[in-house]
Amino acid sequence: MISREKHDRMANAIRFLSMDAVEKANSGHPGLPMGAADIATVLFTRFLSFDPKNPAWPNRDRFVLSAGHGSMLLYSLLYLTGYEDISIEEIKNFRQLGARTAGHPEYGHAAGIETTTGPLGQGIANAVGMAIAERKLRDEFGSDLMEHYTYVLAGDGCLMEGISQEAISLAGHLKLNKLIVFWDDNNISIDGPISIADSTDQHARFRASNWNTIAVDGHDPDAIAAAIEQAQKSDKPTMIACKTTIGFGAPNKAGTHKVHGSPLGAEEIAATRKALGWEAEAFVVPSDVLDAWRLAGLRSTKTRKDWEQRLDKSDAEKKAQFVRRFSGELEGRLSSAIDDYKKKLAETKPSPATRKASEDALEVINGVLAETIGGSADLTGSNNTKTSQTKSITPDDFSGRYIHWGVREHGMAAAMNGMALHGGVIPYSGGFLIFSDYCRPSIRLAALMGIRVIHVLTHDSIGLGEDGPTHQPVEHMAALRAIPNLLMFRPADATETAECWQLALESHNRPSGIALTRQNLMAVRTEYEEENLCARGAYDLISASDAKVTIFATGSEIEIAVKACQALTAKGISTRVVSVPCFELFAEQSEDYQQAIIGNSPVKIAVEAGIRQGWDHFIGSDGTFIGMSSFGASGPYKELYKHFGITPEAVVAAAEAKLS
Ligand SMILES: Cc1ncc(C[n+]2csc(CCOP(=O)(O)OP(=O)(O)O)c2C)c(N)n1
Repeated sequence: MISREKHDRMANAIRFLSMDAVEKANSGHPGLPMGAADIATVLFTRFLSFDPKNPAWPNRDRFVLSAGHGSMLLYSLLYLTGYEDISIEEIKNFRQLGARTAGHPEYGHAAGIETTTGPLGQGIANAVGMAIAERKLRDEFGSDLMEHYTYVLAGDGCLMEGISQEAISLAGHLKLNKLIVFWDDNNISIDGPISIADSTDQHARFRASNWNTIAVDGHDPDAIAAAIEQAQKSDKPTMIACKTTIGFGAPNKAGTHKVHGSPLGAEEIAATRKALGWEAEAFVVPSDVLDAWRLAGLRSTKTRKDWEQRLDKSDAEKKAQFVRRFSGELEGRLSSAIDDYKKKLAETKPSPATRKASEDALEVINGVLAETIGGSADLTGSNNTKTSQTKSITPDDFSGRYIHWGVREHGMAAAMNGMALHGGVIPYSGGFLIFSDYCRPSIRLAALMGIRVIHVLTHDSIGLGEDGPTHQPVEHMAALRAIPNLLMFRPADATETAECWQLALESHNRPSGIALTRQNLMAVRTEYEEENLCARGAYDLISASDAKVTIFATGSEIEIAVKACQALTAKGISTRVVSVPCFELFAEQSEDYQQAIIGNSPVKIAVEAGIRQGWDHFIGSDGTFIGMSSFGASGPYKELYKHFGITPEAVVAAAEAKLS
């Protein structure tokens, strides 16, 4: 048992490390770490099951600092509890280039950082995904191997962001009772008191979403502990509203927005040292306090060792599956299953919409991989993401592998990030490409973190027809291609769809989006090729020696390119077609390969039912682009293609005009 005096000194260690690091960096946010230090101290010294020496232990509790600007809280905790990655030097280097202690916590910079936070609201939604993964794996592997809590510290900002409502309502619906959120209820954000912008009754809000809520004094360790104990017994997720003072301990600035995001200044720091009775110099933690923290870091060693023994004693097959799934490796037989499927496609040459081709590919994939968890944001029948293996998950039954995310694209994408970060599962979504805008911040974070989530994005152009311009993506492929480290695929037929799925799954360290059509497309890969041709990002679909015209296209416009190529060839004009299922993979090929694919035809034409941006890399600024330069329109899709001039005839005419 930690005495109140010891608790206070341990919490003050967080406060001083935080204010001193912010002061040295001359930038950062001292207010939150100072205000939330008591909550964190109670959690990390009495409840959190974690092992700084084995930070990736799969059954550890997860702690998400959703209010990422308070990063010094997390870095202090990681240093104090003994994570090797965060030394005192790292604390001194807070916010410096190359330091693990970046301005906001970045996943991968240091062990113990469970997710990248900073964009407010993302962390709480990631945590919902972590809790989903935990619940799912508990069902699958049993509580011997998987049973842990997911804790979140969220601020007013997180709760004001719309994404938090998606996350909260989903968690309440799914009864994720091992999810415990601390709300740092300090009534302050950047502009001043919360009352200038918000009057939400947060308790009523959470309760309306099927949560349990508790209110405590966030500076009373025993009250915080009692609340956590109560939350752990809940059959619903719990929000613990912790009344805190931002910048606690700073005599003149505490409780004001002045302490939110600026260094306190030497004078105020000196006054705080006096007020809190802290004599140690900057970056020095008195040995009795550091010892107590290091002891807290050892608290769960036995729990972790016991867990390892249970894993060792598990049935060999179960253990192998568990270990493989947490390693992220795929089943070895996946590639042969996809290969067999490609052989079948070459024989049958089907011409489905690629959304249907994706379902068929998933039927193969989900039959081999038990870790894929599908879903859709209320568009299951349109996204074709449900297969025979993926029964729906319900609040009381997690034996399924399919999540009805509801109309919550943003929450879905952020929760999927949390699932991937948790490990043991591979999440894939379903949504309309147009609404990638609704989940773009989470897709961007997946790319920044380098995690494997896969977004199935259907209805990928004016080809969706009658729903009209509100639903027809125009700039979306270009906008998504602009995100670094995201693979955007736009396959042209069933074979390319299978290949793109394989590539997405094999991309362990980055997210993918697969843009798919609503309309049927003819088979263009009619011969079996063992090699995954999409892996190079762009390849010769129809080659021609000494081509006068090269047509580059993706997805549904490949069919147009092929027909134009046939017409031009019939006229004696040597023409090639290059399929470009993935810009990003193409950009990673050797210079020689890229040069060879781009080639030197006098006429280069790109066809894509989207905007031109990005295509000049292939066709040059003097190339011809046939696509969209305005919003779409409502109407039958074949008429739309004619209306917007995206036809084989238009391609032929453009080529002839250039050649004449
Ligand atoms: C999506 C998003 N919008 C804006 C910001 C900029 N920002 C950082 S902290 C903050 C205020 C947050 O207030 P609160 O959660 O109460 O934190 P506290 O003031 O208690 O530290 C804002 C607007 C952000 N990080 N993320």
